Amino acid sequence: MKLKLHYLDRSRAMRVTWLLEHIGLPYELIPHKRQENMHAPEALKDIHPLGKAPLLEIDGKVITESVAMVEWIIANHAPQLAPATDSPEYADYLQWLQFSESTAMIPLVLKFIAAREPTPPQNTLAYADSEIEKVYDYVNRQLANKRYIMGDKLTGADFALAFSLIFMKMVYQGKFTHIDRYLADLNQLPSWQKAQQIEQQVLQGK
Ligand SMILES: N[C@@H](CCC(=O)N[C@@H](CS)C(=O)NCC(=O)O)C(=O)O
Repeated sequence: MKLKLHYLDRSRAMRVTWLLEHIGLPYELIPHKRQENMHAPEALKDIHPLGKAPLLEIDGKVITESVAMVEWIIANHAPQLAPATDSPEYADYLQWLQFSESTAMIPLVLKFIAAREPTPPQNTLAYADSEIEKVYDYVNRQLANKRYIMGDKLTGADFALAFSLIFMKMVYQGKFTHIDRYLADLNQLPSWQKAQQIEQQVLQGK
């Protein structure tokens, strides 16, 4: 089986490199650089009409959605990173996977876009900030007594959630001590460090 990952700098593609590096599954990385307006390069549209990243080619079949990629990789190559479907934790696990790309991302994208306007719309920014505070205060509390988001064990939910937390820290100044501790712990993992190295290489066009 051949995997090709289309990677864009400063993107959710980091979820997928981190996971692939963590489980040591071979893949080909195709780097793409954002344009000045932060859009993905037009070349990505030749691979998929949405022209967004990440894109994962699985034996030539192209899929979108970073969290779907995390789920597919875990289901097929790393089942130890997901709770059993008949366990009590499974519903929580699914909830965190979905949360990471929906509730957690919506206010961040809103703020990111609004803040880039020549005259930033203050109502929108205030709404985004209050949503971010609510959502990430919730995550922060959830992490208070847990090493990883599901407990002692790293799971697919962490691979989905961590990017959202990194993005949150880029656009919001709030104080979330448990999130900081969680990210500091992830930073100790060789696979996380490798994913950050890949990010820097793509960013610097190496
Ligand atoms: N829900 C999708 C979102 C994909 C997405 O919006 N990707 C962004 C980067 S994180 C992108 O390609 N932006 C550039 C563009 O839309 O031109 C996923 O999780 O993969």
